[in-house]
Amino acid sequence: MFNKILIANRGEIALRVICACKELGIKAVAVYSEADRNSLHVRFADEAVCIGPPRPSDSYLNIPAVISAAEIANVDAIHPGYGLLSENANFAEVCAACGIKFIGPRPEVIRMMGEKEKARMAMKKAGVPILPGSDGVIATAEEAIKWAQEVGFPVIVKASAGGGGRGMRVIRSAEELPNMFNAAQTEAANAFGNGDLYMEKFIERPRHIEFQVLADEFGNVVSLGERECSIQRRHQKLLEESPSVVVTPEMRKEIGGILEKTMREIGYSNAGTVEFLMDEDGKLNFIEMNTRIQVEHAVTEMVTDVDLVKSQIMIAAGYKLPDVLHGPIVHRGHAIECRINAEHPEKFTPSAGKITTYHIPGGTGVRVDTAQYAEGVVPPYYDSLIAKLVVRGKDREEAISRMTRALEMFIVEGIFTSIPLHQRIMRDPDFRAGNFDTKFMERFLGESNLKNKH
Ligand code: MV4
Repeated sequence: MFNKILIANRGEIALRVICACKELGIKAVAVYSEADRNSLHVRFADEAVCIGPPRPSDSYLNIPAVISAAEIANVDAIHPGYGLLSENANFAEVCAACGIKFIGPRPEVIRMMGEKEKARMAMKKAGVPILPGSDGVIATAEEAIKWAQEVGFPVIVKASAGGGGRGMRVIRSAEELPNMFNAAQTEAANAFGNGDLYMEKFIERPRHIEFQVLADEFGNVVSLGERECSIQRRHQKLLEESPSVVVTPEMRKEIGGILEKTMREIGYSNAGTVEFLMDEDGKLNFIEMNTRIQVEHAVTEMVTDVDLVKSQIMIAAGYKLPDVLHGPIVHRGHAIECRINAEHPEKFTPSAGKITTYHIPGGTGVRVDTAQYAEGVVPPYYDSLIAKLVVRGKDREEAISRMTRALEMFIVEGIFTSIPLHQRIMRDPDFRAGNFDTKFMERFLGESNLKNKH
């Protein structure tokens, strides 16, 4: 097992990885920017190294600074958390070149999944269901029209180097296609340094459902079921749950089996998330794969009792899956996560500043992942997630009641948070009925704006 790990991240996820290190008897090294000197990830680590000024590009994204800290501290491995350097194949290569184990899949696999069109073709070849669309990159508007007529309008053009909602265009007719296509190409080339585009049939009201997988470095793979992530606004997830009310045990088994085979074939290792869109017919279609631990991993941990971060570390240290897991994966109960963001609940503007009061809820079935504390400061330089409130209940109804009372017992003063927004979502009849898709928040906020005006 590793002796010492550096955590190339901040906030709640840095603390989450420190927890896993402590439980595994591994020393944890924190890195921090000048804005994070008084952060809990610094306090709870065994060692901490300042890596630069507040701006992420000067500190957490500065590969030479992170690697220097790792060399000074003499660590065996680096855990990148999510965001920042977590899906940077070059960083994973630099780690390897320096004799430091990157806790994640191989650089080649990270790179392939980062090229969304390549990932799509690899999944198609392996038998993972995908949406009707182009085979490979589309070079010209003329070629795009040919594909669109084959697929049928509306279509969506996506940047291969994009992902997570960046560099997409919905096209509804052949007339508007050339302009839209060329604009998307130019935009992608400017934004990502790569203008490659591909096309899919556009699903008007998809549900966003993702599958968690774990793979060791010996070809053993396991699927840990799905997370429902449709409650989002502007591609920022607000709430996730597991299981999804629309995924049947048969679908879970079928997709899980396909993914286990596919991940083995592509030589995937460590934790990964495979994103699907569910279409109007209830069919799951692959869209993208994320090669990192995700924010919402805790909902899967709550229903499976598998510690995903410990699993990541053990896999990177060379353990085999049967030794990482405690037996077959069993799903028990229902988990929901609310992302508590430091932002105005209606305007969604970031709310940095000093927290004056901070009371974290507890009790049966409640988990809070946070690096915030009373009198602590939310700096303006980073993303606005200050806590994840995760609950588990015996069923969805109990999880919703538990979340409702936990939100009421979560007190944050001094800054604005998304707590009131989540309280309103918990009361919404469509949410309670499990009747929603990725357009839910548009309807929800639109309706409540209307109500507020009258
Ligand atoms: C789509 C789609 C409809 N049809 N692809 C947005 C994020 C990126 N990961 C993929 N996205 C979408 N791709 C087809 N063929 C609709 C979206 C989409 C979306 C997807 C998941 C969660 C929220 C979303 C919000 C708007 C659009």
